[in-house]
Amino acid sequence: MSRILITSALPYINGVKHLGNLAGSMLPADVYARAMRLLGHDVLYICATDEHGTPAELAAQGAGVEVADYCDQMHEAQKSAGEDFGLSYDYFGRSSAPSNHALTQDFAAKLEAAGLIEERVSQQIYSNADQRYLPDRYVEGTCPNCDFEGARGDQCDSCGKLLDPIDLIDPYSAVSGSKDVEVRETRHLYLRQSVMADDLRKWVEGHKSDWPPLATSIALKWLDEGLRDRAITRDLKWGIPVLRDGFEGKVFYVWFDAPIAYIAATQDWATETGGDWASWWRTDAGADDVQYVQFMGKDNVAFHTLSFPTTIIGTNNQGGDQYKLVDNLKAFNWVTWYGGKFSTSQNRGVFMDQAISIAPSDYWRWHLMANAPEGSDAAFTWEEFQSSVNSDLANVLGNFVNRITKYTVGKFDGVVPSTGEAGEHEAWITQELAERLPALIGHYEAREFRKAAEQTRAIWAAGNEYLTRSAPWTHYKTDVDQAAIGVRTGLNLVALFGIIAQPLIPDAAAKILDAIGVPEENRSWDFGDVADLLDALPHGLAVTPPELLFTKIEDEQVAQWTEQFGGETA
Ligand code: B3M
Ligand code: ZN
Repeated sequence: MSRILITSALPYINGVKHLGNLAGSMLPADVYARAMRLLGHDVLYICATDEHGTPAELAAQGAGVEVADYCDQMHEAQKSAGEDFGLSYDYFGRSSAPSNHALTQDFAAKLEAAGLIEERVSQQIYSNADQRYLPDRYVEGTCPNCDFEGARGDQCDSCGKLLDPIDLIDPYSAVSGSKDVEVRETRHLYLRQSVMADDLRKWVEGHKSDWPPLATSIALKWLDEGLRDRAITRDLKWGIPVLRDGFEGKVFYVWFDAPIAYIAATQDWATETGGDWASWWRTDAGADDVQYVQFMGKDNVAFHTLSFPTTIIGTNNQGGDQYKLVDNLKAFNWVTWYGGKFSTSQNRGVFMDQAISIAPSDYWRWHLMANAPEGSDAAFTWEEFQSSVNSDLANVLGNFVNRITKYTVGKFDGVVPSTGEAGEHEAWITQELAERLPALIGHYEAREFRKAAEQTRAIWAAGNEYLTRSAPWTHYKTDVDQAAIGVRTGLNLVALFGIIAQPLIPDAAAKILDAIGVPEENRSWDFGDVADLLDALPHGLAVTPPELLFTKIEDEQVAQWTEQFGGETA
């Protein structure tokens, strides 16, 4: 048994997330957490809302409410969207919590003592019309890299390049639209990432064999380009105050405090549950044996492989509390909407709260993980969603379960039959499972979600093949014992299919396992001898066909959703 600490990138507070955000961080983290729990590991899965920064202020302003109130509301909305999707966080915290204020200020003090923070005069855009500085997204203009006209001060949405607001051509205020802006000097704290570049490179290169290439290549690209020191404070009111003379009215940059919130949220979990947060995070307090795994989209990789590790390593070098660095970092490409971007304003794409009103969470979970954007971007289409649900879930899994449980009720008094001996067909499926179950576990341990879904489906398909071969219905009249062994094996396969389905489709899996009377304590992934698995249900145990497991998606629904949420147009 290992201890596994899991975090997924903290969803930003400015709205319920779309399916692409879900598929690239929270959902795979949840699936992984569930699989590891089933394997008997001690798992702690932490997430939180990321609540600071200019997008929060701008969204609150757009909604006409105070930013603190806005964050309260949106935290609740995101929390309940997560619950609707079955995201099994051990704790879902907030980066604006008092714990994160204290911890962020503590890290800053230690980095300062380590000589890794430097006060510099920098140039910022000041808006005369708004009478304020315009950090990050408060300023927009033309991207100096690709000429896109709607680039934001912190990043160009068109070419993806990270920007400094003063790089923008023809800048204007995102608050008022005013072009009456000028460059002024203001003081900020800089994190001296550049002096850590060699340490970081060594650390990243040491993970070339166990992180996905996507993660190491992004980190190394930044290092090759020469790591720049980054300002970690902003001229804003909303955020974590900087405790320093002359810094009144300034706060820490959102990307400085957000990853620290992984730790602070764990502290809040500990306060709430009586747990020991330090034993998960501090190697000087028992976290040596913890395996820490992060999940994130590719745009978050640089912050998790360079700036946050600078915070950690720099603090650790001071010799006090020793915090863990990430051990495994799983990065994802994008889920696209028919090859293009999700967009609220253009009504393109589905957001978590809408998705759940369209179809049960299992349908989305299955489709998004079977098509996880692992090797490259993955385009969502309604047609493929329909086919995942209809063919994988309804045909391959759902039909199997219905057919065999109904047959049991019809011909074997609704109980697991006790007669009949295993023969060649049972030997065949035993052999299949002996190969496939370890492979499935291996895919989960390697965090290969497409392969895990593919193997799950292959196991279900092998069950169908078994029924075709053993064909209890054709033996029933002539050799009831021969039919009985087919039914008994089939029922045990139903139980096994439910057991292996739990990480991906937890609701349907629970329905199946309840129907077949598998007690909670027998649902873990302690597979043992495969032959025993096929005769695990007590003979005579009553089974009930589950209520309808999956409803097929009709072409008319696809047409209607395409109309409502967009489809082929990009
Ligand atoms: N909030 C993800 C984003 O909104 C960002 C992740 C923070 S993880 C510490 O782009
Ligand atoms: Zn650009």
